[in-house]
Amino acid sequence: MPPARILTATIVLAVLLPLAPQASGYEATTVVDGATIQGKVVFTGPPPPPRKVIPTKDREVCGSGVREVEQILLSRDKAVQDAVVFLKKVEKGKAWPKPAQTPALENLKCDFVPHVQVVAVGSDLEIVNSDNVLHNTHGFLDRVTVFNLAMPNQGQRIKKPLKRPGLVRVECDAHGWMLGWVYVVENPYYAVTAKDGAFALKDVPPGSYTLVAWQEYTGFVESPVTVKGKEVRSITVDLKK
Ligand SMILES: [Cu+2]
Repeated sequence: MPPARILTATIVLAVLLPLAPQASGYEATTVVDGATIQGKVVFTGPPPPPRKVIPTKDREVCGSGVREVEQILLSRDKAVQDAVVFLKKVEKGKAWPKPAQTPALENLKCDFVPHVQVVAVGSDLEIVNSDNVLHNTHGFLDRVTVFNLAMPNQGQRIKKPLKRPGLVRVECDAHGWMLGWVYVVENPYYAVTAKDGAFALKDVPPGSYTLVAWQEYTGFVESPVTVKGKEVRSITVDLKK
């Protein structure tokens, strides 16, 4: 190839590459004899004291009293609500579920709703301001800004793509106490625990995996798990620090 041609080809590639969709590396396929990894997330350590929050501004919307924000949601039998559970580095498996609507993160009464959610890599997150005050919704992935949105208007909605996997910590630059979490997953084997701490990951191809559980107070806990075809495996994950 003459040098001019090579140069042209290089320029075309350089222009096209940033437009290519972000490959997650995950391949959806038909799962034969899929297994189920299910169980419960618990925390058997001493529960941490709630975080005390006193709104210092916009009190007519944010409230004026002291707020007690639990750092971990525990039932009487130590079950953990709102823990994120997922399988790490799965290359192929079941198809992604079709979301009924774009996942949303709402600024509501100076809190993030939901407090914790899981979103597929490459999908949009719609950030919503339901309050009649300015929120500045700021998401960080490993301290790097993923989105940073000044939202002065009630009813405002902005969609932002989540291009990279991992844990996104969401803060509000206008209200220092606001805190939310979005875990961006690379495969559809994930769950957020309900009040009873239960989770179930279905249609898992037979094989060996690392099951990861995350909760904002405890951080990450990894458990190795191997499943055979059609096996139903039950695991209790203790997040105790
Ligand atoms: Cu705010």
